[in-house]
Amino acid sequence: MLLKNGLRSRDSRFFSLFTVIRFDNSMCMTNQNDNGTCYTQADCERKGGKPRGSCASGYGVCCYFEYMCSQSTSQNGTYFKNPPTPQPICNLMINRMNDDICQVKLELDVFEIAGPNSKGECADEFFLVTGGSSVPPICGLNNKQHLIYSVTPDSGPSQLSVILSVSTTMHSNARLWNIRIYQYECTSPVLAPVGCLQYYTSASGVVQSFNYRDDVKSISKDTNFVHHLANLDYSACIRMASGYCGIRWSQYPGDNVSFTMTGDASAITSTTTLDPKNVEYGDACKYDYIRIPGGSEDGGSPANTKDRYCGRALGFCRTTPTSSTCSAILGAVITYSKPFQLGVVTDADEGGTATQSNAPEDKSNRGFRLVFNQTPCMS
Ligand SMILES: [Ca+2]
Ligand SMILES: [Ca+2]
Repeated sequence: MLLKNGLRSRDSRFFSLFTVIRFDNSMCMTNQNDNGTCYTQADCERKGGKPRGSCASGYGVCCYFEYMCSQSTSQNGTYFKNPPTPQPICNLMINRMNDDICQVKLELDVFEIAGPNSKGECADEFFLVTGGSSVPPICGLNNKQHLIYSVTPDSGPSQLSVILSVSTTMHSNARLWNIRIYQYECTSPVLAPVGCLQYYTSASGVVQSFNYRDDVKSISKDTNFVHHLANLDYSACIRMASGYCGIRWSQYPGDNVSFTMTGDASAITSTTTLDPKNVEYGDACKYDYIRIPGGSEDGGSPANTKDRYCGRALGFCRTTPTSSTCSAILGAVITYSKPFQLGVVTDADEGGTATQSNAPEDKSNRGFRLVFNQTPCMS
């Protein structure tokens, strides 16, 4: 064990009763498998944490920090948890743990509040992040999602707020959240690039829209549901893995509702056969769409490249040597354009009568649940 003051534990036989042991206040795992920070028992209790297990070879305790409403924290790895009884407003103030914090990541381990209204707006209940770079208000079911925002050394604290409406009925009355809060120093190697609301660091994974629900069929009152949120314009970024050059985006296997951004999707179920007529891309996507810059069938044919994708099935444009007209083909979209990112844009509503200010009507749009696979440089 390396102690911060340079002494090594093999010297411990020389320690007197009055020797001060110093160790880094680094992250640790509590005995209940939560994140904590390694402190002395006295420091942990003084800072308002709960000792849960040991760290630093037994010199410290793994200190667990959990806060509910109307509190503030400056501890890395703090949990923000719903109170046992829902309150109309629940805030947590986040103070930077030092002056060199540039980014905050919120891991939504659990997140379930009421969903959006018929326009896709988070109107009745929503989660707000203020005091950092822009984060859209979100609502609905967002378990396992995450959010990233930037802070500057001269900005004040940031704040998380959950606004609840006691009059809103949900299929369950639970308003649940458990959010892990991480603070990152400006020199951290794991910082997300600026402008990324989400950041994925694996070679393959799943990205889904906020309030993407697996349990649609179990909610009988939800026949004309709106699931994807309105007024979004953000990027989910993917770190390019070593040895990989491209990225392939495909619909989630076994879920054929997994790309329903625009149009009437009310007749589509998870097992409906996908129809290439429901594939839309390029200039046809004006209201709600994802952005895959440089996307095409193989990522290599500039004439067929489309940046925007919408409709009710994911696919690409294929032209033939004799015709430059696009045929819409169902399937994965590949790009070699860097950095890897999935843009998400939605307008202010889900339509109605098509007018200048209203998009054509969308129905039962779930949003997206897409799998990404980075492709090796040799392929
Ligand atoms: Ca839509
Ligand atoms: Ca819309």
